[in-house]
Amino acid sequence: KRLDLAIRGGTVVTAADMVRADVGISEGRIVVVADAVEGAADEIDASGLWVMPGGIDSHVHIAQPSGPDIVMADDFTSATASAAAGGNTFVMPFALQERGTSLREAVEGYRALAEGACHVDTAFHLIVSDPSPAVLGQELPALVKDGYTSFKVFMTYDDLVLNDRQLLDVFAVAREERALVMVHCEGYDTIKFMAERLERAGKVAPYYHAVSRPEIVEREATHRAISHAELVDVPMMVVHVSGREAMEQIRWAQQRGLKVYAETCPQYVTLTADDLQGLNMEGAKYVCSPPPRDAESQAAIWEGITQGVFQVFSSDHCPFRYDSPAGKLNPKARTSFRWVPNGIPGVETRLPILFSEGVSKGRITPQKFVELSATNHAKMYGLYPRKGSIGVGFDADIALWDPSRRETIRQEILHHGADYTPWEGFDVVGWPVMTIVRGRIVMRDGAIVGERGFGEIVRRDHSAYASPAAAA
Ligand code: DUC
Ligand code: ZN
Ligand code: ZN
Ligand code: ZN
Repeated sequence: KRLDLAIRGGTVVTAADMVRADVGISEGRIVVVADAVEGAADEIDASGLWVMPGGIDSHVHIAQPSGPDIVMADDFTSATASAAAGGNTFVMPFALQERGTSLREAVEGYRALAEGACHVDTAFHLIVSDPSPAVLGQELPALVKDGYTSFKVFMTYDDLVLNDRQLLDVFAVAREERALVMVHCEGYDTIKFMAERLERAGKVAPYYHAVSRPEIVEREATHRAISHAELVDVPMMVVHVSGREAMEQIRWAQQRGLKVYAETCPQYVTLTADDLQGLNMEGAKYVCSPPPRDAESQAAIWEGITQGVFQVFSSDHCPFRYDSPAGKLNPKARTSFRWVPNGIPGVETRLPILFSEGVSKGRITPQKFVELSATNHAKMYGLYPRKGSIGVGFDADIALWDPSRRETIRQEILHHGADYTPWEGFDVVGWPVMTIVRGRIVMRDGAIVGERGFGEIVRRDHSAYASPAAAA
């Protein structure tokens, strides 16, 4: 049978191997990986390029309500265009349950926004903010059966925080339904205590966001979440780990045989709390939670990446405009760091930063890059073996990388809806030059060439990593 597309002359990189090979694609799937593939309707010359699984970013926020009069800078079209330009073929945003509302209705609302709007494939995690008896007893179990096999819970934020009993109740449902629970580990009371003390002292600039959420706040919550997960015997993913303190709790748990998984992000290996110290309100551009730490923390995170403490490297893309009353510079933000919306844009820059700081600087192998950027995301969240690798039978979700191309990250070359990037002027070596989703070219040389709406909402399986220890 005639192939639709052949990618010829490149170096195929997977989580396991790095070999010179051609890739043949038919009806959106990879049907042959061989020395030489011929006779395709279309051909791409990949000589000098690395042929890698398209990035899967399992942690992005799109069109999520973030407080009164605050608007996220991306809709599903701009966020997924930005993702494609950054070498991604799949993103996983969140469907946020607002308190007093049904989780099912939240999911339907987000699906309606994403339907027909995306350039890459998507699947939603859930955020549980109101674990009512109906949510715990009916909605969550039904949604997991419908393919929403992971959900996030928060240990802080007025509108999202769950108390310990609620965390335990949600964990118990995750165990029962074989879902993977993702936890935002920062303590509500510890942050409140710190923030109020700083405000009383008149310390209200964006920088004090970082001071109000020191590593001990994250470490305590990480330990508490791990303990709850152990009590319930449920696997857990600690998202956005920022430094050594939380990482050591996770390593301790892993060494005791607990199924505690961890995610980290570009901000924790490239930014520091000092970046929040800008003139006037400039520091607001770097306000995210947990905040970036210091150089020693960055070294600790690299250690955790190479030693396997972290399974996934995500962006936590959570974009707000800087120069906007609906974003970082909303009127209340000038009165206190507490009102600066938490989050930074990063879906487009995640992979160039990991490639450059990781592979080009010799900290990780190309195979490890693939594992951290795609394969493990697919495995963790029930997309494997359909997504996340290059092999016969996988969807043809592929990114072509020029491993030696030098680029400087600048707002003007990005495709997101934000009006700035925290990495303005950051130099990288290695750049994605083409993104292919299910055999279709969606990005070529920085231009979005795919059709809006080609991206599909994918139904996920159970995560192979979500089985309780007692059942293993
Ligand atoms: N947690 C996230 O995961 N993203 C943005 C803000 C936050 O607290
Ligand atoms: Zn099931
Ligand atoms: Zn979070
Ligand atoms: Zn997030």
